[in-house]
Amino acid sequence: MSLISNHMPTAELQALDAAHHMHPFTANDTLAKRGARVITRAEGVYLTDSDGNQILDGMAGLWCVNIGYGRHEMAEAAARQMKELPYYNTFFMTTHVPAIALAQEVTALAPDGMNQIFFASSGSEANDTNIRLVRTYWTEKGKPSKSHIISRKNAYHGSSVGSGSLGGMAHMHAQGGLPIEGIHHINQPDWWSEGGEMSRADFGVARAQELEAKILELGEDNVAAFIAEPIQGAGGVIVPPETYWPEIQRICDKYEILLIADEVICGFGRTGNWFGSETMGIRPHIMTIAKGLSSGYQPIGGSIVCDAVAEVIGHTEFNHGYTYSGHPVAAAVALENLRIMKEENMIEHVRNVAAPHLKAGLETLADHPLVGEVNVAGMMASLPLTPHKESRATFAADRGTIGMICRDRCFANNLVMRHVGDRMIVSPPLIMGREDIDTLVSRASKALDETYAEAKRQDLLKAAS
Ligand code: PXG
Repeated sequence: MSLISNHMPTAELQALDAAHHMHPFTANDTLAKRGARVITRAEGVYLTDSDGNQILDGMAGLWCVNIGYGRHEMAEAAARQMKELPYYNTFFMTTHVPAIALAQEVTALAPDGMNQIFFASSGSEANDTNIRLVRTYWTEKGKPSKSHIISRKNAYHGSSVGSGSLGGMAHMHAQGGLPIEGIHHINQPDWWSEGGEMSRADFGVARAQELEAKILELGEDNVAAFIAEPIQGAGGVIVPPETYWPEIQRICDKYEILLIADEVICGFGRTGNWFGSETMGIRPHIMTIAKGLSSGYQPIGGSIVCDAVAEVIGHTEFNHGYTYSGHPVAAAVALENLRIMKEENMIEHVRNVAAPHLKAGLETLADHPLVGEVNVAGMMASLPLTPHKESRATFAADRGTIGMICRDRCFANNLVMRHVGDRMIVSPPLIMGREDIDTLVSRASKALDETYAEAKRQDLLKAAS
């Protein structure tokens, strides 16, 4: 038994954490000085920290705990599977029941004509799979020159070398020699920040047409695929103009470009359908999944592949796979998660109750002096903060200064709400009911008021010139 229990004083846990634990996307020396927040348990939509605070989780962990915390059926599914078959691989002409059952279940939920899945343990791994899938597909089709992949700036597709290259995060590319060869990034459909004087609709078409321009620049015969999140998540919940996706679909069809929809955040109910592709009306060839597949109770992800691509890949030995592809315990837990989602009508709950209530609640914040606009799509939302709504101005202070103040005020009010730069974002568990959502909105409102007061006190309300 580990000596590190929940009963140790917070400061001791923080000191041990600082001594040995390197955190993701963190300057560890800064964190060591401040001390990490220690989460000790969680139930429903509330986290408990080592000081006993009850914090409303407006981010569903990291966009994943869709069914909420503390579902004992999930633990029981894991324990049952561990006793029966804790591990076996799916290489060497072998399979097992949890992988078979989950593959059947997930492809039954997927859009028509997507009947195969390649398993991974995360979204990053699944997107690495996708790079190899689309390049192998075109090679097998006799068009090996079709190897370039087009993605978008400010996209997030994971943190491995391959998936980090697909992503469009400049600060990630700056470390470790990314992107790998043959990955290109066009601009994102972020009207609030980049739309200038254009109407939302015209901007959506213009940004989509950057895909066509990039295909023509690279040469149609050299482009394998376009990858995008139906709604950008980690980039700041960027809900594209309605004109964007139809134009992207037209272009992919015209030039025979494979469309990869990264559903890691949008999948499994977040947008009010099983997949964001349905919400956005697109027809992907491949969908990346992870997070909500197991509600984060176990690490599992995968690539759902359309019949046309799966058939071509099936003609060759696909030299790719992970020790934990289709891990039986993770698969059993994912199956239990999907059972719970279906039996409790979670998609209908999102569509008819939670998402409309979240939208109505957050829209009451639209008049707040800091809130530029309120973007809500299902159970994900963003509020860009601004010193001047009419001109959609950014702050003169360094990007993220006001967002960070607001994030801290949210924590002080026992709410997890993230900031991306100066955009505040939420992505709550899908099980949230009206009362939890009201609590979320009232805590966010208080945090915004406190942010305004603090920004005023520090003279940070000036617009960038
Ligand atoms: N695709 C998308 C759309 C994601 O959001 C991944 C792929 C990678 O999944 P894994 O399981 O390898 O992490 C993600 C992950 C953030 C944040 O700060 C978001 C993610 C991961 C870490 C941080 O919002 N999304």
